[in-house]
Amino acid sequence: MKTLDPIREKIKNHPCYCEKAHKKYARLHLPVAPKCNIQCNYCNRKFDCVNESRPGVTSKVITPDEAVEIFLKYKVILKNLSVVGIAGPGDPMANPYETLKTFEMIRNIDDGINLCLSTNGLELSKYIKEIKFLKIEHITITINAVDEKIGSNIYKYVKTDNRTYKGEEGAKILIERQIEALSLLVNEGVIVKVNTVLIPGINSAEISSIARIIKRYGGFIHNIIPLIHPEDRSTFFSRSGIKPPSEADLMLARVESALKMGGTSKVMKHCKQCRADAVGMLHEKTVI
Ligand code: CLF
Ligand code: SF4
Repeated sequence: MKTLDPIREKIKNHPCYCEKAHKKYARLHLPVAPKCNIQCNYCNRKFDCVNESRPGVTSKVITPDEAVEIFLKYKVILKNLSVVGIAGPGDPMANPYETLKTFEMIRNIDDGINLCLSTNGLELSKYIKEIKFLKIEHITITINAVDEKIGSNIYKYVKTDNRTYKGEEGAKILIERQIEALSLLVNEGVIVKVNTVLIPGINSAEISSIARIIKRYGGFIHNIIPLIHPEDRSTFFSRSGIKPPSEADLMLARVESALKMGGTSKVMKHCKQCRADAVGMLHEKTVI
């Protein structure tokens, strides 16, 4: 029997990491993580984390125990369920107890399910041991800039270790932590996806540099998602007159990334910017 290489083996039934798999497999998002530790200028905190979602919709927050009940329900209903993810509605690692407890209970029930995490990366390096132990093998880090000057236009503040950092100082800490986590996780065999929110005039010229860093540290795939304003225009960027990218802007950014990442297969194109409580196949709009 033909065996796949270890990475292909790990992504073959993950609907986000493998384009073919998204037509076959379902994911379940468990919204156990309400708090966040940074403030992105495209987020107003009323909605799900925009890094892995679309604004204008909210997710209710559930406890780890409720999350396990929901998992057990969908494990029966969805025969093609292959991934359980935590992606908000805030940042999973700003809620480490709820996130890790949920994954621990699910791992004890199901040793084979893919556990998946999407985070801004600020606190990720602190939990490498737990990630390894729980066999969380798919992690997304949202990296919107690798230059702190550009980052300072995207992040209003960064809170860590009981302090709040602003401007370039805050962005520098976040970027360093993101790259550190990317490198540590890849060394541990975790498949790391990097999301970038494309913000015209703010980070459009930064896409190649981000892709170069992803490639250098062994990230698996780059997912460039468009900035979307919430309908109530309540974010800093929506009030500042920054427009979402056009289809052409998005295509150009993806080409620039592909040139650095080593091909178009290394740039995700089928992301649906789904909610933190989404369930089912990626194209479905069902929530838990
Ligand atoms: Fe969920 Fe994200 Fe895991 Fe996928 S979503 S935590 S990696 S299982 Fe997928 Fe949804 Fe796009 Fe995310 S389509 S928003 S990339
Ligand atoms: Fe909002 Fe997510 Fe940014 Fe936190 S990381 S401020 S929840 S978009």
